[in-house]
Amino acid sequence: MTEPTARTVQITRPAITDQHGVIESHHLPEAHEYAPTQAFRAQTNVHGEIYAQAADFEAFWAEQARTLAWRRPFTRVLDWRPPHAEWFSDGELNACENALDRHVAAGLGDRVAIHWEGEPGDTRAVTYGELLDTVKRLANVLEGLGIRAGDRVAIHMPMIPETVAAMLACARIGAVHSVVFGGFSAESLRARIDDAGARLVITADGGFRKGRVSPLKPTVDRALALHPDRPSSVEHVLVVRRGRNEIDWVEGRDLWWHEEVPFASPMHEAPALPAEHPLFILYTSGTTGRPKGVLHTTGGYLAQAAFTHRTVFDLKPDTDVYWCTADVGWITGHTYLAYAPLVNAATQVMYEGTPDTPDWSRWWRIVERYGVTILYTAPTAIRAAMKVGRQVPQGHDLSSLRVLGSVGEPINPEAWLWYREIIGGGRAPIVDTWWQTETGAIMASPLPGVTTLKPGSAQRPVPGVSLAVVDDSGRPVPAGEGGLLVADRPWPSMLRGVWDDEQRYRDTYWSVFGDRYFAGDGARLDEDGDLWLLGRVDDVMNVSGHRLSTAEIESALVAHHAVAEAAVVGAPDPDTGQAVVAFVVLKRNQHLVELQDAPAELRAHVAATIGAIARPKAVHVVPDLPKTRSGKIIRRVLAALASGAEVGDLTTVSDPSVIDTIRGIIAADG
Ligand code: 6R9
Repeated sequence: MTEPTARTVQITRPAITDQHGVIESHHLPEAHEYAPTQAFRAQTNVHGEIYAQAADFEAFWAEQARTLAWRRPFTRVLDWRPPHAEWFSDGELNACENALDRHVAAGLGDRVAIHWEGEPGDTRAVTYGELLDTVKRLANVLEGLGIRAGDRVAIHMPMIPETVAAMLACARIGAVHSVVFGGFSAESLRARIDDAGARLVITADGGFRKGRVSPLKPTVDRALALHPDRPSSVEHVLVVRRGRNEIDWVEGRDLWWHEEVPFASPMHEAPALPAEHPLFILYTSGTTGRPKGVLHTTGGYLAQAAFTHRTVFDLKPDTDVYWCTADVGWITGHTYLAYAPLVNAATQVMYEGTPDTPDWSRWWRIVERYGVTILYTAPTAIRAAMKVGRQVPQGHDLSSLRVLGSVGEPINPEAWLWYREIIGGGRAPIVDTWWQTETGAIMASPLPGVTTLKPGSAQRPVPGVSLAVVDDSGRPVPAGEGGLLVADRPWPSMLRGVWDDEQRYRDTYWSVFGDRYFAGDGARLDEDGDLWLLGRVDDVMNVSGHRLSTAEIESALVAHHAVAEAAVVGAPDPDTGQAVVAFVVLKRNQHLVELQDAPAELRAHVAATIGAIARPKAVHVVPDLPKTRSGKIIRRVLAALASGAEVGDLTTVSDPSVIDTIRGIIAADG
């Protein structure tokens, strides 16, 4: 990694105006610190002592892990041979049994596990008993298809209860699921299927998004038909009927869920699996073009997921109604929708569609209808709601909300204050949770009944976790100074590797600081020791809380026949945190794309190649890119130009005149 701290990172502080042009933040009180109220403190799950109790972190995590149901209790806690950790490794358990069977056995079969709402307005209340019944039948279907422990299953689904059932059925039989976000293209899906060698794909005909059916099975069909010279590893495709859109059918390969699952036996014994048995692979963008398959295993992952969910959200499973708005295609949807709430026997809300369908009051109607008490969402969603204006949420009774969570990117203080005042009624504590696909579960967050909140800070490592902010050579930096965030000892839900790529695991996370985990984020600690995240220090962008790789988008652009060279940077954006901005040099003498059409064509090309989330906000066609004398593109300069900032030191740029040219083009493009 070169120049880890050279990239300027800043917390975006957008001035957001509502529909009437009123600057939302001007109606808000000044940011100050917020101590927990007496009332909250009186009922909270954990107190300040928990930090001291976690001083012996191995004993602490062992105690947390014992809240799970073990078939064979562990005697070993941590086996740390950097960079490989094993937790509770001689224990045996079953993730699905922990999420479902044990609650039903304890008499909670009639408790609602999922209050589901489809985008068109259809609803279902799925109890723990019903979910277990479906999962057992599905487990039998999977086994009938020859899926065994250790086999990989790709899941490409909308936000419906069957998706959670599919993940849990895989976990039950020890198959490793790889959920691929429904918005990804056929090519992205195929790359993930190939990398994992998936034998089965579970999908739906389509799901509802923005008032229309968004097709999924057609993407699976296209993915499997790509590269006819190189057939995929997939033997079967299991299809849930949801969108009722027209789809093609491959006899012998494709199966309808509704023709298989209800007719399978409802009897299924969950096998005991080793604590380190692989649970899932989740692909995430890295600094190179190829996404990496982050691998998580069972015991440690569940222990930290369940613990953080109970303490960070102060969960009361008997009375709370919890809602995590993340899609199951991302890590937040894995840990805090599919696993932790179920392991903790919580009742949760799951919503299929977008927040603006049929209008922007959708989320607030859901909060009101189900009496949501804990809401976990992303700053980008809060900023979108803020832009629409406070009158929309204020038209609803949100008084049930008692804890608000934020995840995915730094939350700017204006959005924090708006979230607290307008959504939380000035009462509900906000927990700003920092973590990653790789960390598996929350690593830093306030505890709502303990911590005095500072808007914009993720504050403290959760009990049992240790983080530090260091300079390039690994020395702790003084309070107030920016540095690199590291985890200086292992934690239970840490990634166990990059699927099929040990070298990449070592290079990405451990080559910088040896036995300390390098997170790829910049951060600083303030005088009180509270943590402030400053954004990525590598070539990973964060758009609406989703990680995108500059290299992956660049390779999609240069794969277009008209493009000679491309450079992609993240520019600050008031709505999405960062926005993708691309600079392209077109091939000479190419007539296939008219110059004025090139930006639209290339934006659509990226969306088709990777997925709509990667579509650049702007594509600037430029005659040349700023480069070093040795020919390396200097993205730092482009990032500064895209954000209207000072370009800084230009001594390494071989032809500084291109800077003014590009600046002129950006201005002309508007
Ligand atoms: C859970 C998740 C991880 C990256 C991470 C960081 C950013 C996440 C944050 C945050 C500031 C927070 N990030 N939470 N930055 N404050 N509370 O988002 O995982 O998709 O892997 O993204 O997101 O940059 O490195 P993932």
